[in-house]
Amino acid sequence: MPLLRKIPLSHGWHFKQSTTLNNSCASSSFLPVAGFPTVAHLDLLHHKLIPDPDLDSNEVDCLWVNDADWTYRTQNIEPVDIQPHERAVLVFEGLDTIVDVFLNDEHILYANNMNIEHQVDVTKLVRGRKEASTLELRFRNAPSYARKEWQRIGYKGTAAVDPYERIQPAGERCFVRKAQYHWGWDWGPALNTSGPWKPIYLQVYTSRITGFLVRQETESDLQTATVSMKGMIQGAPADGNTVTVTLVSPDGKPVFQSSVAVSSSQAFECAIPVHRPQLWYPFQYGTQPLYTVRASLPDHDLQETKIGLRRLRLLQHGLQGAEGKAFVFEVNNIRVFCGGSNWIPGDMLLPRFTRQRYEDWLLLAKGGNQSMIRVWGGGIVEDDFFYEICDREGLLVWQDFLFACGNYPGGNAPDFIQSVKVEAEALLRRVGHHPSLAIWAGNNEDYMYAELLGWEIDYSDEHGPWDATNFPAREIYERVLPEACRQFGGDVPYWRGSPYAGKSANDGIVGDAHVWQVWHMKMAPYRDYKKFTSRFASEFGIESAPDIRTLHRAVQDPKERHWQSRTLELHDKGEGHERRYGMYMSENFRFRMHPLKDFVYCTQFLQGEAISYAYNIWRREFRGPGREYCSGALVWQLNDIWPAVSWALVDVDGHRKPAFYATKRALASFAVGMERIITSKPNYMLRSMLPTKAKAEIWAVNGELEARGTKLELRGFDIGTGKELSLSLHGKRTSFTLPPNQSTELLTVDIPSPDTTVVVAYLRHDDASGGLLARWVSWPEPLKYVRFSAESSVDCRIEGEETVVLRSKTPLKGVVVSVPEEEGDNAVFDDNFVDLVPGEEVRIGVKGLAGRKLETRWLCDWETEPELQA
Ligand code: BMA
Repeated sequence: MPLLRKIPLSHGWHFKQSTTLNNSCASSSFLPVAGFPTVAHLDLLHHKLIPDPDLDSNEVDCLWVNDADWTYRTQNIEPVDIQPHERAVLVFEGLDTIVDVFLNDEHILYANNMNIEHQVDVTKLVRGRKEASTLELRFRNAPSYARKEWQRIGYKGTAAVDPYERIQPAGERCFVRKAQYHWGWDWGPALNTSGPWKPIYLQVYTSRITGFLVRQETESDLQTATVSMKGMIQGAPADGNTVTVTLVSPDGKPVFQSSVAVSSSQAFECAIPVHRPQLWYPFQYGTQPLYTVRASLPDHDLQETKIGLRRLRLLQHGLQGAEGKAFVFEVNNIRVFCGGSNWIPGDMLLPRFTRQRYEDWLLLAKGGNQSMIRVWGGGIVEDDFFYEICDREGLLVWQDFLFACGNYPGGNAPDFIQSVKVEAEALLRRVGHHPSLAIWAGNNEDYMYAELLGWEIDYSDEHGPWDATNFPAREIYERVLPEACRQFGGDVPYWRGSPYAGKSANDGIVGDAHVWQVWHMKMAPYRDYKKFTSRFASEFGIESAPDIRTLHRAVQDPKERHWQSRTLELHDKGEGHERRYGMYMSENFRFRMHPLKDFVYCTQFLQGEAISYAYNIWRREFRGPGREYCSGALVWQLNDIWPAVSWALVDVDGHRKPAFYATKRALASFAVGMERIITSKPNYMLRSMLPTKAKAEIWAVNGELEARGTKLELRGFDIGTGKELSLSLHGKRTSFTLPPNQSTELLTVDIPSPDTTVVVAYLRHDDASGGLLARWVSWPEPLKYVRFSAESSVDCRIEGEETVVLRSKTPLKGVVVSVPEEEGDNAVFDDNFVDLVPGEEVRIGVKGLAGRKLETRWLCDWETEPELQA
């Protein structure tokens, strides 16, 4: 009997606009698609029927596409020989979104959920057919469908003002199961795509395995794991009514093989014990061996899943001397400080997001010492590649279910709930086995919005039903999703939302927290990040410009290439960004926003400083067992989706911003941190004068699993002259054994003339090599009062092809080195945005320099321009 056949249907596709918008520009005849899978925007771009939405204000000129309807058709499906015992199934891996599907003019499918696969048995329509078949997909635009659904179901939330003054949570988008960012977000344009966004194929089989589900459980002693699997047989009964099950070790050796009986209901299951398993670890702690699990129906079908064995727990124990509970992920009995960032979808036009681009982004995050990436609920559950790469690289993934910042229907819309159930099962089945997957969260910020906008939420009512309240989606987060996770989620924990705190949405002492008191909400100073220390900060961030090259690409008209231009502001969608820049900068440092390169430097400086401060003080709070006051910090956001001014650490063209390097240093295996503390307050009658901070606390982090002998070296310099000052340590100990996997308080140092002194701390190996483990430079605060030397300059030397050496005679803050724009694209630096002190060489690895020269910027370098000194 023949094997299962998979016939890709990726040829002969054409598209056409089936509405009259924009003068019916794409409706007169079918045009060939740009590629397959696809969405209308990609095909229109290909035929030059829309301008590139990434550039200038073209987004506005493309808006009509969102409201148009689109037909996709292929007439080239060759006849398929289907034997009497065979079935033919059309598989649509993803349709975006509201669509009627016709095969040879017969209606075979109506679909309205972008997030799931659809299968249709078409045996009768294709068997025996001698001519080519035609498959036609008629898409209707999602916005108008969503508005009708809104009318039909009825919006329940209160129409209050969004306290973030940003996206309206009452939007139509909540009524359709389609990526929510397609309605535009505060970091991306509104491109509401339509089309067959994932592959379509025909599957012909006699017998096939469906619902193949593999899960694992590893015992606490890490000596035994159990791999469990189950599935169903469809079609003719299997030979001997058995399925062959195999487990192959990471090094390719079969460690288990057996024939498993298929039940009368055509189901099979099997549990395989694995002794002394090769365990999967996050990359900081070990390797990532992957086992292969196979189920086969010889001559018919073979299903294969790669799985990593690891013990995963989310610990929430009480804490010594603090309220609330820990929120710490433990992998193989190692408590992991999850430093990382949030992932937004990689592209507005998803079919063009390639595996290579996933690789580039995720390797970049790993290269930044990030241990966890959170896939945000307003996007998609990413392509399988994403999770495969995370498995291979040892990155942990926080995955939201696909609800964000909204009031979604609940028990009041049974058909919507049904679609959510199907979706949850499908997503859990598709990616739930990945060892990188550390948690499923019910939604992004919906509980937070409920509180902020005053929707009815009584946390003590755990039973519902909640459909009579104006927050009916609790049905989804508290019933549908946890139940789906219980059935299909294996050992991956479920958490109701991000953020969620049990008895509130975002209290900081239980669960995870989105720390938007800084930047959004009350726009608190970034030094208040310390006040908002939470058990696990799953979001916090500050906006900044991308690289100047990216900005120039976004804004093509030279006249518009300045801060506050209309075009540039269209590429900065963060509400109130201009007020926030002014406020945060003027509080902290002297700034200059013109010319555009100064806007780039100053906004990036702000972001780098703020993020660096938050990361360092929060990692300090990971103080060891029972004292994990903060166990995670995920910055909003890792990536960008278009050339934008946004919260991203890295711009859409892959240019790392200063904040990327600040997080990289803060998350290194070893870190040293300093914080200046108040030693005296000004006379009580005196206003507008800050307290004196003449001492600094110093701490260090050892992120490894062994204790480490270290030595602390401190030096002080006058900022204006660069003269070294002697620091008195009063005979304090400077050798420290740092316990593993936690922070340790080292000492407090007096700072002479604190308003004009920098102190640099070097953490070194306590051995003959004295090798540098970490470094930190402590500045007077706020930086706006600091006087740098009027002659400040950076000596930047290139050694060989791959090393940059930076030196300065006086202390300098925030030194950024880059290839000048006129020399082409930037090189890739191992480190950047560093502070310099006299007598020290900072050496930075670099790739892609190719003999080009470099330029440097630093804080207030513009003050060394002669006309400004006058
Ligand atoms: C967070 C996210 C997004 C948003 C970001 C920046 O809360 O969940 O909704 O893009 O803030 O405002």
